Amino acid sequence: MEFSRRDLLKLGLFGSAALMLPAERVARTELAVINRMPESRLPGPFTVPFAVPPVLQPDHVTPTTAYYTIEQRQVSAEILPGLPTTIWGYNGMTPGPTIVNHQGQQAVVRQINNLPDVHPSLRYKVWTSTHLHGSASLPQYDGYASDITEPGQYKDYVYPNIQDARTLWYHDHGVHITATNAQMGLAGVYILHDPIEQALPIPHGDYDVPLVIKDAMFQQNGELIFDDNNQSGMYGDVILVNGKPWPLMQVEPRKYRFRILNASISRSYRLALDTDDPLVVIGTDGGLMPHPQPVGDLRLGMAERYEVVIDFAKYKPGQRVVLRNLQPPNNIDYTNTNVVMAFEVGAAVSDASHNEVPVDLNPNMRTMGLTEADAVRTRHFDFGRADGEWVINSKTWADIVNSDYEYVAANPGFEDVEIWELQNDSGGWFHPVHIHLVDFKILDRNGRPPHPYELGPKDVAYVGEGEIVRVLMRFEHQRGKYMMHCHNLVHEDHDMMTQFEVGFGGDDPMHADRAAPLPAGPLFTEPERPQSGGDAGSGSGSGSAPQQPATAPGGGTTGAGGSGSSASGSTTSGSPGKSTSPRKHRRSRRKPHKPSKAKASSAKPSKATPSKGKATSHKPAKRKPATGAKPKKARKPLVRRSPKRS
Ligand SMILES: [Cu+2]
Repeated sequence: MEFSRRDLLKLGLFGSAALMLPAERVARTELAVINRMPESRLPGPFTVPFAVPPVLQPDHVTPTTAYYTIEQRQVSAEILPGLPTTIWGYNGMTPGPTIVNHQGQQAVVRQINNLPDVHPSLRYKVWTSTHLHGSASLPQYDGYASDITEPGQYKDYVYPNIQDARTLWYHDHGVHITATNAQMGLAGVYILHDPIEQALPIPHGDYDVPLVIKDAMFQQNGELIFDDNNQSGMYGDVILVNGKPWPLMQVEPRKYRFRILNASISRSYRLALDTDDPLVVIGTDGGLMPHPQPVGDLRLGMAERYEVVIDFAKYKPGQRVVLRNLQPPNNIDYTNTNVVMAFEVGAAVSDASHNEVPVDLNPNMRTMGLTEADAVRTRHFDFGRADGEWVINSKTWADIVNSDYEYVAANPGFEDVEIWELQNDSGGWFHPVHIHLVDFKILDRNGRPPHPYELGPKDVAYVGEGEIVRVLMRFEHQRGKYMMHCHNLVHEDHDMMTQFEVGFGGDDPMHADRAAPLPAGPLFTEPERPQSGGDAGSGSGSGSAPQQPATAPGGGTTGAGGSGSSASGSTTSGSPGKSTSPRKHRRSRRKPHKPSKAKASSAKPSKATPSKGKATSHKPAKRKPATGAKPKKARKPLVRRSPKRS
């Protein structure tokens, strides 16, 4: 059954995700599940080689800004050996390429939506919104769910990179279709370095490796299955690490630092080594912990990041070490979801440097130094279920949309410190709760201290079955409206998401910088060369002390040096023509790295040269893309299914 745009308008569904009637979607899902690939035909664990996503090279680098372009597109990928799978990838890859930046140098990432107009099997109308998870971005660059980019449009996101070194990730946040958009592949790692982290003797370079963990389920023809189990969660029978099923990684007998990200839609993990040796946790969502925490196992909710050091020096050459999943409750488990990947230990170490874990890691106690006495108020949030929807304090995102984005669940003052109590009444569900913009300190869980691995700055709290988790945070860096939601993306879509506003007068995420139609204008502008070269060049080139971008590879990939050399070329050659300034990234009141020096050398400030393609983006869009008009339909009661096993 197909619908035209006109049909949708007649049905009042235009702008909503419901391009298919619910019954048709259920029927298609059931058919896909019937055609599920039998587990006997899946690759065996540890038979596929490990791989690391490539590092994205910037299009252009100035002392203040690195510019990148990413195209969201649909491609056929080989995830299961020998079978094609239709995916949506950033630059056609899942995970997307890793973006590496340095504190103090902002990034501008152009996201081009070249996806099809409708999802290939679910037939919903496609839009995206890109969130950089872990970044204190301005509201209009935070991937506000309803600030959407449709196929044929693009948007330039500005990331301030003012925070401590950390593991961030960029992923889709398109309103009401985040789960399926992300399951199609729209997620990637973003690494921020800073001088303190770089100076530590912890593993760097080839020994600093991202592990993006995600589950998936496939049909016999290789295509993905999207079964949300009556809006409870999407669970796969295949565990992917960096897009590879249960991979086997060759390691040297020394320490490695793994940046572990749970990019799953609904599955949580409890990670442990089959040797019973400890995982030494050195970092959490918001960066390095004050001190390392060796733990026997580590629970990892969706969107949580932990940096973990594993020392392979104690193992014999040829020994295989398995990263297990002890399978937390309230996931749907399958035959091989109890393992994640394996490491095969080699005989020789090619680089023995940076092979330590010091007792002191992060001297910045801005988040972890907060105490309850700093808080000016406490707020309470209930994460529950009402009238067939997942709700926060009885509200849904549709309520936000219906208020024309005015309703806010909380309005902390700028730089206020508050305690938020996050409560999950249910014994049958867990909700990893993500609060945008801030880093927080977990105070306690049902009155007990947080787990040792949670003793670092966080932006996701695993609110487990029947738990109250208290978190403490300062609402700093930006003013404006930001989301809080469950990171079970199926819960988020249906409709466990709300917003809060920091201070007053912040930028409006819905109107400050909307997506614009393709073709895109220039990503950056090259100022005109002065008539006589020389003096202007010294103004821009010298003394800028650029922090080299992307020269430190984010984990064992090659080719990360190119941008560094081009950056140094542009800043040390003394050529005034190479100095650039960012186009139109206006209203960034807390952008500390405006390229004023670079501008000083240029003949014309870049403001005077707006890009043509983007000229319309300054106007508020008339359409109302976020689906407040979601059809109210009777929903089935939420029934837990027993695990399906083949
Ligand atoms: Cu949830």
